[in-house]
Amino acid sequence: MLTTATLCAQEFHLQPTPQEYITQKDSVDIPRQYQILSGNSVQDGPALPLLRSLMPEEVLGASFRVYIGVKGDKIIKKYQHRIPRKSEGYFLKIEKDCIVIAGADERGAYYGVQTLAQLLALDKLPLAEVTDYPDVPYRGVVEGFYGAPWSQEARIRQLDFYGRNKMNVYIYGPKDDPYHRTPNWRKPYPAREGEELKVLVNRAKENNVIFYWAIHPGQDIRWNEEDRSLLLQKFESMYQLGVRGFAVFFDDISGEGTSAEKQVELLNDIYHNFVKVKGDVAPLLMCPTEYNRLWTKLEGGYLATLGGKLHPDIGILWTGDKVVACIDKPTMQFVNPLLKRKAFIWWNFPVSDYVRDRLLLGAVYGNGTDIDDDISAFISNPMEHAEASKIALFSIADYAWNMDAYKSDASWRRAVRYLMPGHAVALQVFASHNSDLGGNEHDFRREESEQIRPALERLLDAYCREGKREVAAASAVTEECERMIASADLLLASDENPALIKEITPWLIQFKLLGEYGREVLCMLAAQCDGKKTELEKAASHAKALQVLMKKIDA
Ligand code: LOG
Repeated sequence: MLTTATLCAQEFHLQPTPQEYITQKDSVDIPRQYQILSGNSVQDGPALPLLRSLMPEEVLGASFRVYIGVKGDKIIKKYQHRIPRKSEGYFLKIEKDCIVIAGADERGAYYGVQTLAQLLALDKLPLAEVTDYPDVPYRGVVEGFYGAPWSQEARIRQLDFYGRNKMNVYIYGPKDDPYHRTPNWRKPYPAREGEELKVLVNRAKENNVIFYWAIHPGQDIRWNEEDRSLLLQKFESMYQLGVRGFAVFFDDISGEGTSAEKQVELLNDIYHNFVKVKGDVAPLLMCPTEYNRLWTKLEGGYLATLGGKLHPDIGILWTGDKVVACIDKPTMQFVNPLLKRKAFIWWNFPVSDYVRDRLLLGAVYGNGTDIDDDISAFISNPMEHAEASKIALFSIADYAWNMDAYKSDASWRRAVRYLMPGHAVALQVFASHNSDLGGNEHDFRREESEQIRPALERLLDAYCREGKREVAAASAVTEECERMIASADLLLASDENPALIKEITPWLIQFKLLGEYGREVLCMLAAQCDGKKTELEKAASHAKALQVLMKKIDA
């Protein structure tokens, strides 16, 4: 017989969607006391501390045991053959009297613990086996937008979110940090900023995220010994702060800096004289000047130079067929042969720096689910609104972990619930009406307000063609307006996720006004069709007032 708890366990959706998750009907009470037996390979990383934080009452000799280790560790020897042969993979088993977490490597073990953390949210632990690994080696975020960089607090929350969602990369590269770019890329950070970055680097480590620091020197770099050594000194100062991942960005520049030959020389030099010398640094990355197909001048040979001469261990970023575009098989078939490596995808979504009055809270869809073998990474450039970006980031984490299983709509709904479990319905209504970009220079559009589109079309059609009010459509639209108003109120009044509500408050206020405006317009329509003149005038003046208010918010 199924108990409530096991029912929950079977309906429970792990995030990101695991490759294989098998539960039995049976479950076990969450052990109050337990003993941890850990292998050598997990003594230093963040897996053990995370495990200990989840289950605080560790008692030597307790009968319930938690085994944790990495392939090769004696403690999990019995389960060696169950560990997937994939980097960052893990095998997790929950039995009546023990839990086993066996990683392919340290990060794999950590992800096993993250999965356990999700299961511990259930009333009882299901007897389960999870065999899991990521499809894409590097998954994460590049803070690479124009506009106000994220705050320290927002970044800390992001890094925790990446850990929980099994993302392993954060690239620091906000365009409006003067020490990242011209004019101050040559100078070390002032002490206070340096300290803050150090805090972030440590937070990233706790979450098993590689903290990359990117430099953007191309607008005024001189290809001489002085600038070369200033750049290396800057990297050295970042290394001293704890940074162990480095990138050089050459996007959105003109002039001298755009030379492929010179960029290659610099990057290869950094590779040999910095990355290799340090020995404990993640793969070097570069963002080319021609970073998308539309901007590629094949005759100029820029990408061919990079492909042919850049050391093969250096990753090359790529945004796709355009600055903003979804990534599919043809995207990769074009670029990989040129780069002579698997491109490191920089996906320009949900970034909104070119449509700043919009919130991009819609579903993540449009990327090929057959490209896992063609890309070395899938990282997202988000909005300057850090919390609101998490709707998309949640699904991007899901997609990059397990493409085959990715279901965009379901993932989107889970993302919304994840951010505000107590207000999921209201946030879903808001998100479904705040997803398109409107007309924009990159011609990138997203579905929006789909649930109300048929009724709206019928309503407009009947009115424009015959001057009539289609009753069923009108009431469907009115209901949606009521839903918008109520959702806005519920979210504005909520203290469930203050950081998110703070970011989206102007849009919530606008959303409520829009709902009220829609409702009033429908009153006008009814009054007009029924020949009620005073009511029509009353509704019209209110609608006009709402329009004025909306203009003010817009500004
Ligand atoms: C910039 C990026 C910006 C994005 C969207 C890259 C590689 N560079 O057109 O900083 O956030 O587009 O506006 C870019 O995408 N340039």
